[in-house]
Amino acid sequence: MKEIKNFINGGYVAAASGKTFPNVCPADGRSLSVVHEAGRDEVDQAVAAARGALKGEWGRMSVNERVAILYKVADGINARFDEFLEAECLDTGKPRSLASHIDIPRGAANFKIFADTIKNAGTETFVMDTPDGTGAINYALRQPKGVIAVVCPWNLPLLLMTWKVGPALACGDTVVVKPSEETPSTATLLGEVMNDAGVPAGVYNVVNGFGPDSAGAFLTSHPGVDAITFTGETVTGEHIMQAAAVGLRDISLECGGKNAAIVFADADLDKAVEGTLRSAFANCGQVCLGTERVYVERPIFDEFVARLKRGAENMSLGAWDDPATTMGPLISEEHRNKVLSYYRKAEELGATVVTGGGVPDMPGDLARGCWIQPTIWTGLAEDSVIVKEEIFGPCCHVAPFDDEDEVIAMANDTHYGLASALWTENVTRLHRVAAQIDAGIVWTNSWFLRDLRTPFGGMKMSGIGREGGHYSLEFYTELKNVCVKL
Ligand code: NAD
Ligand code: 6OD
Repeated sequence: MKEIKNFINGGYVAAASGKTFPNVCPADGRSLSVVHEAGRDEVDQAVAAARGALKGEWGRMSVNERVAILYKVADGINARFDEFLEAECLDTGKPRSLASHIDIPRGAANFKIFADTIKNAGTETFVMDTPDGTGAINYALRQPKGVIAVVCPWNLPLLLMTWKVGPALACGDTVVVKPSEETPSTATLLGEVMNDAGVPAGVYNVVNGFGPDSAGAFLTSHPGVDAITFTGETVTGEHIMQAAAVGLRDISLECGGKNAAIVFADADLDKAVEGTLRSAFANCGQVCLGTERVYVERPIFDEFVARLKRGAENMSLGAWDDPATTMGPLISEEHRNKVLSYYRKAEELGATVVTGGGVPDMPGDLARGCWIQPTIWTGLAEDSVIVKEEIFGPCCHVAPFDDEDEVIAMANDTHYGLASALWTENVTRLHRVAAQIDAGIVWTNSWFLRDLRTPFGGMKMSGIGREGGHYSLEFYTELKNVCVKL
């Protein structure tokens, strides 16, 4: 059986405790590997390696040297594209068509974009008058923040991890990554690429394990960590924020969502249906930016629901490497039980199940996987748990609305504030409504169209801080003002 070890100080390290856990493919339940669970010892070693690397060759490198290395990391991922692709697809069950267009290319692009960002980043200067008339100049120096703990989820493992590691390394920090226990493979493989690209030992470290009483908690409470960047559930974000409070460490939190799509009667219906199908069902509904609430203007409600139903029923569930597959499984049996509990609850609450609502029959080995039907409901009250809580599965509730103010209020009636999608051909309305939606990103006539220079993050319970472009530099560096009296 393949073993996945921790990656510490440029080498692969077994768990001293001998503790391992299985890595299982959610598509068919097969064992992929055994993973060495990092205990306090391995987390200590990883943090010490990261701290040591700050003082070594890495800390002395010029920005141009770091940028050249980060380009090599990106090229290294692309050179081993198929290995990363297979590892990601087996860990998650997601289709090749998705991972080859999104996960792996973005995993590589995240290194280049932040290399370019740091290379082109300037800082402020202020010339000031002084009472003696000689004046002074203030200029800011952007310096690495230190050792960054990077705690990641399982839904887009390489993409979301490199979205943090890319800017951290560009800024001259060192990292200790804690991948999700469900998806350890690509973070581990990246260690080889880092070594081949010439990233000095200790700059990139990976500790595997779980959250509480395991690698996640050991890492985020470690006094040698200077800042924590986290993507995952809001409740985990709250725990991490508490851990970060000790020692006043900085945090970046990208958490859950309950995102609304709004479809106005003047929308291009083909685009709106296609976009909503993607936003509700891509990655089997396991995208934090995905749509779980759809509001459709009443004149087109019935037609929209009928077309969404047809689209959902045309999704092809299957093996990751089958070119016909458009939807994979959920990540685990535990997560399927959670999503199915919402499916049952929706029926108990009297929802109309437009399509789906259960577990599909899958052929052969796939019958052992965590499959679930794409599901559409109508008819629930806006205050029902189905409309209020993040489910993180391939499902959405569709409700009609009658006017703009009403739908803005409905869309904003949530504790979350991550993303939204508006569908209208009326440009004036599009700007007017976008400005009033409480979300960190509002897509109009599109979904998951990403320019990596733009601010990314959530309002309310969806997170704290923004990442992307120079916003990432704000988190991954310390600004120091130097005041020069002339
Ligand atoms: P999760 O919060 O369960 O786990 C995320 C990571 O945190 C894992 O590595 C886990 O081991 C670790 N962890 C758990 N408890 C911890 C603790 N007490 N201390 C330290 N580490 C701990 O999230 P998940 O189930 O992996 O991912 C799904 C969630 O992530 C959804 O809520 C989704 O909306 C959210 N998400 C948000 C974004 C975003 O950009 N806002 C992106 C992707 C996913
Ligand atoms: O595209 C990104 O940069 C990003 N952070 C996407 C998050 C997706 C959530 O599942």
